[in-house]
Amino acid sequence: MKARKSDQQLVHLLADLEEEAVLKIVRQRIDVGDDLMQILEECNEGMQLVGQRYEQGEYYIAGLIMSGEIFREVVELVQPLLVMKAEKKSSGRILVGTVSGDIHDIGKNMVGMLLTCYGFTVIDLGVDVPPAEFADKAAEIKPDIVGLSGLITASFEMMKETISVLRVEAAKNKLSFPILIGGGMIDDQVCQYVGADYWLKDAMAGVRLCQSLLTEHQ
Ligand code: B12
Repeated sequence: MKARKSDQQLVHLLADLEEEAVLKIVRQRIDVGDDLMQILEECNEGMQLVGQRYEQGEYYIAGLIMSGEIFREVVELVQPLLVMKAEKKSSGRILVGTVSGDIHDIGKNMVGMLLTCYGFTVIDLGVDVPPAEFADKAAEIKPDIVGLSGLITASFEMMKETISVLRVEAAKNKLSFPILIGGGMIDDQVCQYVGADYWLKDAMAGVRLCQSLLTEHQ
């Protein structure tokens, strides 16, 4: 969902890394009872602009990390109110993590925060997660969906191995969960190579997919 035209202010303030101004506007909009999901959608759009500016050489890594920090602060303001409004019943359990050998976590954290805001229970294994750790956790918590993140080329091999170990564990324990992969360099070819069920390049698209997958299975 794209932000409404009149709401571009928040999108651009986040893209400009105006931390104080972003938080001030978010607080004001919360106070007047504005739609919390709309606020998150606009911030997500701002994050996409940050990514584009990085690719165009306008921002450096510090800008990306700063934007992740601002996004986290926005989520901190919005999330408790969403949790209060949400039904007691969780929308589903999602196991996430960045695969072994990879320490990138800004995108994974964004996905995790958004999923939590949308009522999912997120179990985040962190970064550099070995295949066996994913498999053990899946056997323990029986997730509805597993999401793997990976940003470096070497992650593809690890995703393949992780997915194969996860599938074996699922069969052993009679579990069934779709496996999603995400990250800047992921595409259809990578998805097929590693044997994932779905691939995504955007956190909000990930939330929508999780929502539709769980509706299908209910
Ligand atoms: C920030 C960054 C770092 C930071 C990471 C900080 C952190 N805490 O994450 C630091 C400086 C530590 C770092 C280290 C390295 N990095 Co780096 N890094 C980046 C950079 C600039 C941005 C990544 C990022 O955070 N983007 C912003 C987030 C929001 O985007 P995202 O991760 O893609 O996530 C979005 C989607 O992909 C999706 N998503 C992501 N995960 C998931 C999971 C699921 C389930 C779903 C649904 C969706 C989803 O949702 C997110 C939001 O929409 C990229 C370049 C780039 N343009 O991506 C290089 C990049 C990924 N890094 C790269 C490299 C090489 C490295 C290093 C090896 C450098 C080195 N020589 O030491 C090390 C790797 C160490 C390791 N073993 O992992 C290369 C990888 C190239 C390759 N082909 O392998 C890149 C592409 C840079 C480049 N062009 O060379 N890096």
